[in-house]
Amino acid sequence: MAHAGLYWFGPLGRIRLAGRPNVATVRLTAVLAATLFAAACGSSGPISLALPATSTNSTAAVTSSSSTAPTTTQATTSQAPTTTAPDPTTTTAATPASTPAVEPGPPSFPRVCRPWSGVENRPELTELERIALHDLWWTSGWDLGLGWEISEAQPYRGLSTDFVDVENDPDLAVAIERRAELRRLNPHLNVLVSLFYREGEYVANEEDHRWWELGHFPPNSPFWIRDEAGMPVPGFGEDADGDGVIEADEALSSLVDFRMPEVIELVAQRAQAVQRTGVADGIMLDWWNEHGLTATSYLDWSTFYMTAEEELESRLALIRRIRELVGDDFLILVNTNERTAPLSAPYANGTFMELYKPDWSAGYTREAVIDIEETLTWATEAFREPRINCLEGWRVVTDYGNAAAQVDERNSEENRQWMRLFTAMALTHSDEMVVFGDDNAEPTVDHLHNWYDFWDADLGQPVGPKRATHQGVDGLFIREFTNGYAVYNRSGTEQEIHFPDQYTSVSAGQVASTHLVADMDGEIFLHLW
Ligand SMILES: [Ca+2]
Repeated sequence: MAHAGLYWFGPLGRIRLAGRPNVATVRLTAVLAATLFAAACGSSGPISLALPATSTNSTAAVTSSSSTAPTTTQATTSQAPTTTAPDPTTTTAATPASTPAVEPGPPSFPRVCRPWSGVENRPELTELERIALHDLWWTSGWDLGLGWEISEAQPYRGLSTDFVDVENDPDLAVAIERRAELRRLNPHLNVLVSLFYREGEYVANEEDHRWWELGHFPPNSPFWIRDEAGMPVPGFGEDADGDGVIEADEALSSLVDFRMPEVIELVAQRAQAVQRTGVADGIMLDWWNEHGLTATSYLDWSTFYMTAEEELESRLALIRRIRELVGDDFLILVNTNERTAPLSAPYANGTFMELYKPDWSAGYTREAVIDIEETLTWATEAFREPRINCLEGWRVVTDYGNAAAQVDERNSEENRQWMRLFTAMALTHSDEMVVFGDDNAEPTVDHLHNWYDFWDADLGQPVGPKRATHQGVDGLFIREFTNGYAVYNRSGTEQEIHFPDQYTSVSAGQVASTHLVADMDGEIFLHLW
């Protein structure tokens, strides 16, 4: 079954939330002051670095953490970084001072998420090994070995509330085996199953299909939204012929009326079915918009079939009912794109920030990037724990529709810079995950990506606060980790960063105490232990 991701977003204006939590800029804390000393000297010049007045100019005995994190003092005497590693939860204060020596310890940063589709540039790995590179993965179920139970008597997957495995085994042997292997490969990996609620595959002429090839619901089901002519409304599509336009025959799903209490209860029952399998840690819900309309034809966005209030109330009814059925310990991820979702946040564990951009041939504007930071800052505090936010940037596409060129295009200098920017943004602004993949406009399945060596950097756990600007330089963010620093620069100019010690820049592989970070770029610096 083709993977069933639907993701996206439409040409509705971004609506900002007035009630966003106050996210005052964090002043440079002593955490950084103790180690990095920089002073902005004008918008065009490099950051000149000076030690604080109370320090000597020697860099020999700088500690990497500070008085603000009393447990973290860590001499520079080149000890193994793990011995005095600070408690990584200090910035959230929500996880109770974790009992000593929990299983394998938390996964190192950066952490990478996998929305449905996978890594294309590591053919030497098995598919399960490629999945296990990530710390969060969601799937329609099939790749995990799960299929909705259907029969000739009840052939509609959307009406099914139970699973079999891909070999039709109700004991789920294949799925259990795959999950065990994934746990062995990466004990930190969380696996979610995505559920349809806004749409489903519509099959009109059932006589042309075998019983296992039918749609999500029967073609005459009252659950389908219909237009004035009584026809189902395209909910999603992909430009299969690569002509740059999504046409009617390229629609892959039709809208479902999720205002209906029967639909809400059915989807909630299906969430509980996912939980019952024992092989998934949660569910994923797409198109989670609290601020705009989504019940419209994907082809033209011209007519809307619900009011904003109906969409919002229905989504809240759905997520509340799911949470009621699955309890507190099951993960719920919602796709809010670049928007907040304050009313849903108490019920969900995070957002898939699928970052729409209007032009596949270009990157994001600086204004868009700043808005994304705002939402990410909100998301990394707002959702319930454990938090599983996934920030997804899209690459610049130059050879539209050429699937054979995708791996190379993702590795272009321009795209690697965007990848570093989003990775560094996630590292400096959140405690969660990032991924960087294709623009959805590409005719191929969405969310395919490369695995970048940059993501193999072992930064350890965060020590410094999130969203800390450096020495008042607007748009320059630096965060300390147990094994180094993440630097994110969108200040408008290249910045020269002086470290008190030798650090390796992960992307350039240079060992030095002074490094340049370009504007609209990010870098990871690892301490030489
Ligand atoms: Ca087309």
